[in-house]
Order: sequence, then C-alpha cells, then structure tokens
Amino acid sequence: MDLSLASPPHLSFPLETLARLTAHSLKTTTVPSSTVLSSPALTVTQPTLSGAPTIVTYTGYTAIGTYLASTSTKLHLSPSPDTFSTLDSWVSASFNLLAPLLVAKTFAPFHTSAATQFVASLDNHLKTATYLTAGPGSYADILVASLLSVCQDKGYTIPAEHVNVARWFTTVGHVAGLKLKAVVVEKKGEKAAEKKGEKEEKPATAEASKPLTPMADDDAYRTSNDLVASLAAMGITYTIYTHTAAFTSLELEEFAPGLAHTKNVFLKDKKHGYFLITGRHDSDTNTKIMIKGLGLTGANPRMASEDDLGKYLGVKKGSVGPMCIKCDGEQKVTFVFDKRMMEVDTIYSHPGDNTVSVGMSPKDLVKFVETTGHEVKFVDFPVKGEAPPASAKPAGGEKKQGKQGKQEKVVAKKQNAEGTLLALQYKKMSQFHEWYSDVITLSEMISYYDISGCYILRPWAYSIWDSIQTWFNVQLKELEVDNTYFPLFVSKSRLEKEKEHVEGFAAEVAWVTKSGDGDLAEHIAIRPTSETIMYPAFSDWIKSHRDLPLKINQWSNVVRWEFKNPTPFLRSREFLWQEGHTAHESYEESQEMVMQGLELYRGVYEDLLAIPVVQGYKTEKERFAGGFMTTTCEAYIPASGRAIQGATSHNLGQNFGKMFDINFQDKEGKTAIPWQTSWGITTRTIGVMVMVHGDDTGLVLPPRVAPLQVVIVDIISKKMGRDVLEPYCRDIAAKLKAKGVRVKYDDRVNYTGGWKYNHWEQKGVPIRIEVGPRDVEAKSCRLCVRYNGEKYDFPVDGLDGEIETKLVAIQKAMFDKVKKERDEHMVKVMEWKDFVPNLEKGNLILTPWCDPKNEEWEEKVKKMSREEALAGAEEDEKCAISVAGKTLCIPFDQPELPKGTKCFASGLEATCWVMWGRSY
Ligand code: 86X
Repeated sequence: MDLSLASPPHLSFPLETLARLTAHSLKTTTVPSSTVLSSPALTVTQPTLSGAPTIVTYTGYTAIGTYLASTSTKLHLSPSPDTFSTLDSWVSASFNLLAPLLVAKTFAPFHTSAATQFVASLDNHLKTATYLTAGPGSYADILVASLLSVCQDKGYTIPAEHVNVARWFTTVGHVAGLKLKAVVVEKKGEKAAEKKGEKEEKPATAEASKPLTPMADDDAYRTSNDLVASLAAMGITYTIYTHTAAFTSLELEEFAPGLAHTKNVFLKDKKHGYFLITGRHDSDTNTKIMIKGLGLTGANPRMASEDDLGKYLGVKKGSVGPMCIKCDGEQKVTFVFDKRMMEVDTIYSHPGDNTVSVGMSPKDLVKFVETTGHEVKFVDFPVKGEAPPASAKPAGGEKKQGKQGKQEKVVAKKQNAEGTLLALQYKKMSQFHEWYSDVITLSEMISYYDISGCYILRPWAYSIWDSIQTWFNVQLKELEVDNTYFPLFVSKSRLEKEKEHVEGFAAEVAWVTKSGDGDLAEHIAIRPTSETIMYPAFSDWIKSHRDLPLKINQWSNVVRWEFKNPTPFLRSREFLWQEGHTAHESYEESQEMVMQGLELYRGVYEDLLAIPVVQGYKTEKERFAGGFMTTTCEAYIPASGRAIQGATSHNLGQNFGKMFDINFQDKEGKTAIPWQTSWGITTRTIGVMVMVHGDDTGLVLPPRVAPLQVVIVDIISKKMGRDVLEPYCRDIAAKLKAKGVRVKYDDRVNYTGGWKYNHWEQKGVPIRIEVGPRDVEAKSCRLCVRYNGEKYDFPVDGLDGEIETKLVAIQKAMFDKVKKERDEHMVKVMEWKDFVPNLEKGNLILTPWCDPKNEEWEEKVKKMSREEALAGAEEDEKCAISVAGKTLCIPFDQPELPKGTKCFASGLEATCWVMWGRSY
C-alpha cells in the first residue's frame, strides 16, 4: 500500500542538483575527489582495492542512498518501502523550501525565510523525536542534514533558538559518519536586543546543550593526548568528538541522544582498595550490586577523594573515563566493567578530558584496558529503573523478588543517579508546548512514531477513550442510534460526488494508488469522514417514511493528511472518532437530533472531562460547507489563552440527499428528500483534558475517566515490613474495589515509595493512599489529592464511603476550578480598539456582531487582528498557529443586546453576540 502523498515526490528540483549537492556536503575521507555524479541516474566513480576505479550507475533515491552508503561504513541503511515512504515528506519539504537558498548567489530575505520556516518545523519535530524517521541512518536524516550543510556552506545560519535542529544535525553527521560542518549557533547579541518585546530568556539547557562537534583536527589531538595516541598505536579504530564540558552522563545524553556513553565512578574501600566502575549511561551502577557481583566480603566502598583521582587516574573530577586506568601503573585499581556495555556497537568515553568523547567498540575498550595490565571484572548491572538481578537487594525491600528465567526489560524513565524519577523539565505556563510533550510521554499516554502526525496511544490514553466510548454508547442507546461499521476505503467517484463537501479538503485526502508493484486502475481514498461512504447505502435503505428516522453511528479511525503542525491528540493525521449520521422526515426532527448530538458532546466535556464548554452556532464562514448549519462546543485552554473546537453537530439539510438520490414516499405518498444530520467527536478530547487540567507535576485526571482512581503505596521501613503492610493495603484495595472504585495497590518492591509517588502523580491518579507504620497502628491511612495537593488522614473503617464521596467532590471541584478560570477570561468588547489587546491577554471575546452571514467583515477582523498583533510581537513559530482572532461561535446563551447596539467592527446595526478568540 502506498499513499500518494507519501510516494516519491515529483521534486520541483532536479535530481542532478540533489546528487551534486549531496556529494558536495559529504566531505568524508573515503569520498575521492574524482567522484563524478550525473543525472538522472547517478554515476559514481569508486576506487577499488586494486586501485582501479569502477563506475557504478544508480537511479533515483536508491542512487543517493547507495551512494551515501558507499561513502561510509557506519551508515545503517534500510531501504525498505517503509523507509522510502516516510522519508519523502521530509525530503520533498526540505527541497522545496531550501531550493531557493541552495541556488541563490546572494541571499535575499525571502531566501532565508523559506529555509527558516523549514528549520522551524524541523525543530518542532525534533522536540519530541530524535530523528526524522525510524533511526539514525535513515535516508531522510542524511539527505536533509546534507542539504542543510550545503546551505551552511553558502552562509546560511540556523537560528540560535533551534537547538533541537543543532543537536540532531551533529548527531546525524556523527552517527552516519558524515563530516557535516557544525551548526553555527549564533550568539544572542545586539540582534536579539533589537527585537521588540523582550523574548523569553533562552533556557539554560539551550546554552548547555552545545552539541557534539567533530574534532576539527583529530591528528593534532591524537598526538597531544597520550591516551588517544596509544589507541592509534594499538590499531584501534575510533572517532573523536568535542563538546562543551560535560560533567555527567546525563549531559552527554542531551548532547548526543541515542549514543552509548560511559558513566564512571571511582571508589575507595578500606579493605579492598580502589575501584573504577565503568558503566553504561543508562545502567544502574549501584555499588551494592558490584559488591555482590564481585563477591567482596565486608566491603563498604566510598567515593574516592579528588586527590586520589589525580594520584591514581591522573585526572580531575568530571573527566574520568575507562582509559584513565592506564595511569595506574602500580595496579592499585580494580577495573569493573558493566556487562551491558558489550551490547552496543560503539561506546563513548572521555580520554581524561570532559570536552572530548572518544568512541570505539566495547571489545576494543576491553582490549585497551587489558594491555594496561588490568584484569577486566564484568558485573551484571541492571538497566536504570529495572528490577535488579535476583542476587541483589531490592530497593527498600527485604524479600528478594527476582524474576528467574526471563529477565524483563523495562524501558527506563528519565531518572537521576539515585534512581528516582525525574520531574517534568518544563513549566506549564512558560513553556507550554514543551510541557505538553513531556506530560503526555512521561504519563505513558503517548509514544512517538516514525510517521509525522501519527502517534501511539498507550493504554493510559486509550483507557480514557474507552471510558468516553462506554458512556457515549449508553447515551446512543437511549437515543436509539445504532452502531455500525462501514469500510475504510472510498472510491474516487464517490468521494467527489458532492463537490462542496470535498472542496477545500482535497489536499488532505490520502490515496491508495498501488497494490504490490502494480498501479490500481482506480485510486482509492482513505476516509477523511464517511458521508460519501454511508449515503449511497442510505439511498438503498430509505424508501418510505416508515424507514425513517434512520439513526446510525460508527466508531472508527479517519485520516486527514494535514500539513499544519501536528500535535498529539489535537491534530494528528490519523485519529479516532465517533461519527453519527441520521436521516429524518422533517427539518424539526433533524434539528432536534442536531441538538441531542451536541448535548452529548457537552456531556463528554463537562460531565466526564470536567471541562466547561460554550455551545453555539458556527457563522456562515466557519460552518461545514457541505451542510446547512453547524453547531459546536467550544472549550478554552487557559495556559495558551486559546480556544479549541471541541466537537461539532451539523444539520446537513437536504444537500446530501439530493446528491446521493436519497428519497422516500412521505405519508401523503409524495416523494420527499430526508433531512440529515452528522455529528462527531474525536480523541482531541484527551488532548484538551491534558492541557486544561495538567500541572507542573504532570497529568491531572478527572476521576470519571481516570484509568485508576486510587493508588495505594506503602512505606516500608525497618520498623514495619511488607509482611504487615501488604495485607493491610490489600484489604483497603479490596474494600474499594467492592464499591466499584478503580484502585491499584502498587506492590512493586523494586521501586521506592518516593519513586511511586512521583510516578503516579505524573500519571495523574486522582487520589493516592499512603500507608506507613503509624497509619497501621492507628488503623488509618493518608489520602493525597492530586489536583490540589490536599492531604489528610482517614480511618480505614468507612474509607470506602469517604473515597466515593471524595471522587465525586474532586470531579466537581476540578470543573469549578477551570470554569472559574475560563469565566475570568471571557470579556465583552464593544469597540474595535479593545479587540486585539484582549486577544493578547488570551481572552475569549464577546462582541456585538452585524450578521452571522457577513463573511466579508469576519475576514477583515481576522486579517486586521493578525496585522495588529504581529506589529507588536512575533508570530508563534513553535505552534505555527495563528495570532488572528477567529469567530468561535454565536453562543446559544445570548446576553441581552440593547436596541441600537452597533457591530464592533462594521459599525452596522448588531443582530447578535459573537464569541471570538485565538484558537487551535
Ligand atoms: C467535515 C463533517 C462531519 C461527520 C463532522 O464534522 C462530524 C462527523 N462528518 C466533516 N469534513 C469533511 O467533510 C472533510 C472532507 C474531506 Cl474530503 C476531507 F479530506 C477532510 C474533511 N474534513 C472535515
């Protein structure tokens, strides 16, 4: 299967140029200067071992890929169809946007602005992904990085704020073995000061994460650094990279994600002497595990002093690496090596200098250590956050809990050296976008995927969708709407039958054009919505007034190939939804259905997700063009000051009936066209919930949709162990479960209590119950409320009742809290001059309006507000969402409109109040 949008693009740029440019940027030593590239096929003159050159010709992307592969042994190319289809959008976007810059002799502002637009979207993508497609060596990464490198050669500077691009750029160059020139990170000097409106201070991490940059001249370094010189002497293959001083392996991870670094600890033990432990950055190089592993009796090693560090390893604090063992001529130090190290291809460590990282195979590293006369002692250190091996003592616990046989791999969350979970790195109010990404990943709702705009909904997210579905299905039964399922595919002729419907959407339709190698005679679209799929069946099914009303619903996925910035849940290329479609005898009946549909959506937002919405009509400009009238639920996200369309319910009138020949014999025997409705709500709901309720600690879930409503965590100590705490906690859990509370006793022994608190807070569980020795003695427990941090003790007797009422109270309080916030941001504006200042404050604005059908003035307001707003600030690059004010709806609930009130924009007589805002 092949989506036409993702099939090899018809580049507006000649392949010849691509080949030339790509070659140009590949300054690897293995590329001979005699390389000849021509088009449309690519001809490469390659030296052979015997010295006689061979000429190889390839075509298309394969050519470039193969060529790139031939220039580097480290390139991991996987030319599967998948790789091809996923790279194309990035490659074609880079070409289209960078092309003017690549061919320009001198730069005009528009040259760089197109490139910067591209770099901004790249940066945005790389905020949440390490690479463009699946892995480090994908064609997309290499081609795009190569093109950027050419732009740089020509003098283009990647704007300093795009630190993600900078990091990715060097990493790709690095991993792929390409010698890409480092990104010049512009110093924030006068230029920045010139900019109006002080921009946010660059976060400290942006400064710190100066990426790895290849050594300008490794020959010089090789001779100046003894350790590296000895590698060369031993014939060990290695690579050297420079970076700003890195004091921890965590920093290195930031510089170059995806690479394996060492983490080194130098210890002194009174009885057993000195130890240098070299572990993988993501291992738990716990000394207790080392002691067990090496069978050291009576050992109690401590961190060695800085003096000792200098004396035995010849380095300063922060620069220790395994190669420093060479200094220990007297063999005083035991070298301990993490077994997991052997799993990686290349391991990076400091050669006694923490501005440099040297990469080599772990086998070579072992060989190096052995030639210094040290025996390498291997220890089986666990992955950080994973259960320690059976032989080790579990954190805080007494009983051993080894998983004999298969060792389960747990993906480690971000943790610090002590193994405690790291908090969110961003603040909701100051770095909303980054915060959001952190919350949805750390709460285990979302995993990223290698196709832009597509995300994995993990159980924690899907479960919320599940509870929305469960509730919704009950309501549908009540309304006598039946569930159905229609095919995913739609033929071209059907899709295009109703012109107005597809108009304006055509670019978003994804097509299947092939099966296997063969082209399909008729291209098949993937449903962006199902009107055109369902209504031909309606035409078959509806013959008489007795067949009406017809009320069906479908839960499904739909695909809309959006080009606007994708955001998990809010705007994804594939999403899940419910779409209701009904047909009725009369307009009145259809209109009743429209309102019933909309009322269900209010229920989902307000009653389940605890998010207030404003219900209303869309204006002529904003309604669904294929129908006749659109109603909507509009939500508000205080942290971004933006509104978001929550769900819509349409009265389709008789448009579709006419186009799809749907008609029936009415009660008088006359032929009539039914009145239709359609209504939908999507997984966007989950994103809105995260944005509205989440806080600086992570997700905050309203009890009604929380996968777990209560989590029980016990505090094990010497004073009271598992034997007492476990039955106590299980008893509480059973009592709550009996009342229908979704409860879990977190009985894991390999995590500390503190870790668990943090974990479940990040996941947003409404109530945590803590049980410690004092609680057991008092026959009580401690309740901690997630949304407001409230903590109180409660007796176990009667706890089930307390929890039940508390969950209801939390649900209500969460709604009240955000409603108050929303209401504080709802203002009335009577005159144009107050409009943009209120948009700037992130307000929802009610204005008197001349006419819901006055599209001309609506467009004018949008345009004028954008211009006025941009004069004072910069367009929000990160979210690529507009600063213009849009109409959100004409609220059903209309304030009084005194006679003679004028429209705030046109000055004409006002007929209604309209709600405006910046929106998603
Ligand atoms: C509009 C209308 C309607 C049923 C709903 O809003 C609720 C559930 N459908 C959907 N719409 C399109 O019609 C549409 C059509 C194409 Cl071809 C497309 F590519 C994207 C679309 N997006 C929205």
